[in-house]
Amino acid sequence: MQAAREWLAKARSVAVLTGAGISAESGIPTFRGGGGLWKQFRAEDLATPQAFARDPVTVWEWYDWRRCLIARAQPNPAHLALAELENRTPRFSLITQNVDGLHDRAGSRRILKVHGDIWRLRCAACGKEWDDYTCPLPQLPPPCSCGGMARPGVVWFGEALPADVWTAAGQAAASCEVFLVIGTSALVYPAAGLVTVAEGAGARVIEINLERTPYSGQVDCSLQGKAGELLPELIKS
Ligand code: BV8
Ligand code: ZN
Repeated sequence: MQAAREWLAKARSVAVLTGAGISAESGIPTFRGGGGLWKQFRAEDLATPQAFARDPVTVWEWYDWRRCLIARAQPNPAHLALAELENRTPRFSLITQNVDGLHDRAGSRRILKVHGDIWRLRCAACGKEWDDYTCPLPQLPPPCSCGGMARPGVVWFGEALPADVWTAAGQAAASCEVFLVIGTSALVYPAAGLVTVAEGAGARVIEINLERTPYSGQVDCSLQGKAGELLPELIKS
């Protein structure tokens, strides 16, 4: 931990990749951890365009349930530590796979949401996008003013990541001195591939995760434990 602390204290350019694990201590269930995500469904079954086409109401019940859970949740010390780190790092990018918006509420500013945002809705008919923080939603699926049906503004399996955000994420990973990977099982691509991009660019890679991941054996420093406990320790100068 001490070496990692020194790399971070000296770094002028830092990029971070976060996953569901950083929100776990805020009470938001992770995708693959124990307790699953929702009723008898797996994320891979619901977070797809096919599931939405087949059964938009069930998909929306899942998202509405998650929105209401997130609305009651608070950012935890891990989210707050990243906002603090951003304030003292000249070049900083926070790449998140999470759609919960807790990094925004923690005060982070340079956030690259590579899997979208659960608080944004997009009309499946006319493509109009808007923020909607209502929970619970009065009508599922929420209607668009054009009469079409809105979908969650997130990236589902089989869908491309938002091109401009993804390009910025790749540039951040390729130009940082230190790359932090926090609370992700590193199973979902192309986001997980950013670790290899950072390594290829010569960055020091530090992983914080509750359990080992496919990258644990190849990063410069793998810290096993809770992000809410380890991250505040790591950024202590
Ligand atoms: C794409 C948004 C191509 C929605 C998500 C076979 C068939 C079909 C597709 C594929 C396939 N093989 C590969 C693919 C590609 C696929 C993929 O990677 N699949 C995986 C499952 C193998 N990827 C895609 O489909 C991507 N798109 O490839 O498009 C394309 C290109 C051009 C044109 C058209 C198409 C899109 C992927 C995005 C999917 N959307 N979410 C929503 O949130 O509802 S993915 C979902 O998984 C979330 O975003 C989540 O963030 C992400 C990754 O999960 P994690 O965040 O890592 O969460 P997880 O629960 O897994 O892990 C949590 C970790 O935290 C654990 O390790 C745990 O130990 C740890 N932890 C727990 N508590 C703590 C903790 N750590 C620290 N502290 C704690 N307290
Ligand atoms: Zn519309």
